[in-house]
Amino acid sequence: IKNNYSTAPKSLATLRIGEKDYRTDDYTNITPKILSYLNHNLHLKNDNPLSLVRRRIVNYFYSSFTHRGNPTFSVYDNMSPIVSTKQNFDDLLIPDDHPSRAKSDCYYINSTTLLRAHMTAHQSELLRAGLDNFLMIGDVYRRDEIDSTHFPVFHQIDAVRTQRKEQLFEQHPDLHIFEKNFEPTNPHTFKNSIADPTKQSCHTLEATKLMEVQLKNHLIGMVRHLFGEDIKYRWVEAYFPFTHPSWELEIFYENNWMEILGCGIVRNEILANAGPNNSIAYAFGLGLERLAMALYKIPDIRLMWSKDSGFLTQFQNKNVNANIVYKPVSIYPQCTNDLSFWLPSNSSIDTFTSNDFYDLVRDIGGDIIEQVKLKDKFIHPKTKKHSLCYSIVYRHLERTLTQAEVNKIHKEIEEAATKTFNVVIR
Ligand code: FA5
Ligand code: MG
Repeated sequence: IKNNYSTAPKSLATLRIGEKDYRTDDYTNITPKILSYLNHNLHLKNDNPLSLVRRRIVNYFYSSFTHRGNPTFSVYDNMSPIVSTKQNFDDLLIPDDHPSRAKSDCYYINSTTLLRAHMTAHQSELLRAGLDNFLMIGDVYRRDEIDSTHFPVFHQIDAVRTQRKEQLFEQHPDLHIFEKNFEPTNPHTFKNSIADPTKQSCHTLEATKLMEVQLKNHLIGMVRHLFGEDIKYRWVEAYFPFTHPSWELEIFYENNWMEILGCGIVRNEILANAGPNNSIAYAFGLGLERLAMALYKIPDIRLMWSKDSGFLTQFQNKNVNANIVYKPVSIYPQCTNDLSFWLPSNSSIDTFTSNDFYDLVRDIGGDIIEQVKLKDKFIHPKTKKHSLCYSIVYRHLERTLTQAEVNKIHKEIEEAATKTFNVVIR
């Protein structure tokens, strides 16, 4: 596939991924570089820090919920990242015009198939399969900025915990999950409202509050299990189309508040559509990279992809609870080159999609691209032509780059930008 960064329509063709051919269309924006990240399963590689964090979290879950000594959670960590728009969005009540569906934010294979943008994409199918307590772990893909904490592929753990009335209100059999006017009604036709910030209209306040307390205690327990009793945290009100009410959890790390997860009470429409219509559930989704970076003091997200033995041996054969502090193998110098161009006369600095440019840079420069920053925007006073200037920071994690080598790649990026976006290099 060619010219996949551009938003221009492409000719009809198919794209082979693994054993399967996918029809491409004007939504296709997945690049060969992104395809090369599939099937690495870093979260399952024993010497990868992501795998250590995964095992610690899974252990915490197994030990938190047992029934007669057996874990009550099942773990799904090997599901294909290729999903339908129904799984990633529709099943989760994400509206048709929601910004998270935009081509500028996701990697689409075609208009109905994409690389999952969150692990929540599997929530409905697993509920439909009859599961009530489960974890979904895997790689997710998003078009985003380029810096030390953002990479187009990262890993998430998502969880769902559902409870029936008898479980939730074991000690208070007189309490109910659903409001009186809801219970006798067919949940498929019942209008569930989220206008009240404290709860969904179908749920009782008691059920919502009890679930909130359990959810928050459970997650704070997890954060303490990872970072120790003294970790500073705070809850922030949030919004997700698939939960209500919703929160985000932030931890205080290196003098900043860092968001580590989103969570909430699952919208009852999702449970009712997928099967269980007599229970209430909470769900959350967390990012493994951020936790691993904070736990092991790993300074750059790209290191998760390192094949350098100097990196991997620091995490190999370690007890999952070992206190590991990453020691930089060595730090090689950065090399920064600017790239300025005039946009074609029919486009403007406000409509130019930076994410298209970032993908092009990443595709040509590969993993030596450390950061791309928009440095300057300029409109020529006479010609009214628009110009953009980006700084590209190059750094190899395992050796020193020469200026000549960087210049060559920089030149290739200039040429590709000229061809793809019809720009004129300044
Ligand atoms: C979600 O992805 C929701 N699906 C989470 C959720 C699940 C909410 C179930 C409610 C119920 P969000 O986009 O905020 O939400 O991402 C969740 C977590 O993934 C973030 O808190 C963060 O830890 C991590 N994350 C998000 N974007 C990035 C990124 N670009 N790089 C690294 N980690 C990221
Ligand atoms: Mg968030």
